[in-house]
Amino acid sequence: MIDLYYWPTPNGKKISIFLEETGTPYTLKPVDISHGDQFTPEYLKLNPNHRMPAIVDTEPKDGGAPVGVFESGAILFYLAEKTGKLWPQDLRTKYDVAQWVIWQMANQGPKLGEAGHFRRLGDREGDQSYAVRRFTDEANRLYGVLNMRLRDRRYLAGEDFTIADIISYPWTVNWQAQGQDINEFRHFKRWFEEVGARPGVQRGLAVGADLSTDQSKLAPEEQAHIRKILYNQRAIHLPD
Ligand SMILES: N[C@@H](CCC(=O)N[C@@H](CS)C(=O)NCC(=O)O)C(=O)O
Repeated sequence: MIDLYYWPTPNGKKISIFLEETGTPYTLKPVDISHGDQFTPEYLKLNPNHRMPAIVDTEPKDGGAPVGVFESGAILFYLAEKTGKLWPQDLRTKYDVAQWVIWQMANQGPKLGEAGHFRRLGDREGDQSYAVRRFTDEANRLYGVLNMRLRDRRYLAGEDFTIADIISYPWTVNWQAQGQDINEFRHFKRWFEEVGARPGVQRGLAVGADLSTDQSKLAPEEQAHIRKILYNQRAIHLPD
């Protein structure tokens, strides 16, 4: 059985989409990142980077002790290998998938995350116009990369839907908040609509919808408290 340490954000939804698409049984373990669950000593043992998602496989293939995995890309590699699904193993497709999974982890996730962050921030911390422009442009560049890749193939790694599509899709759902217009990117838009119409993707996106609250509807003090947890992180020091 897979224990999924989860909160309903784009990085968490990569994993719930995989599990729903493949019909893999799992238990949801909520990690409320707006209240600091990612910093508990128990969770830090599983993910020293204090982020979610993470998984624990209580029945690993080798029959040994439970296996914990953090970083969504590594989790998808693990689950695809375990289930034998959504990661074709012929040499060429295997590395086409791997390069797009790593592209997502190193480029699309971090840059779109910063685009959303600075666009949401407003002028609370002073003038952010350079950061907003920088990351909105980067987001635009990355939508262009997807568009170019998808101009002559159905999915990111060819004709088959794979973990490369699963990992890239959830970050594009909020394209408007990233300051983009997907009508600029017609090949991407075709893929976006096709992936978004898959029942497994829709089920995965909906996982934990009841867990989070719309922060803009919270009292200003509560919003400030959440920002303090999420926006002011520095190193966790070892106990003396
Ligand atoms: N590279 C990590 C990123 C995970 C990540 O940034 N998760 C965010 C939510 S989308 C988180 O846990 N944030 C908690 C925090 O910022 O304290 C992955 O892909 O798993």
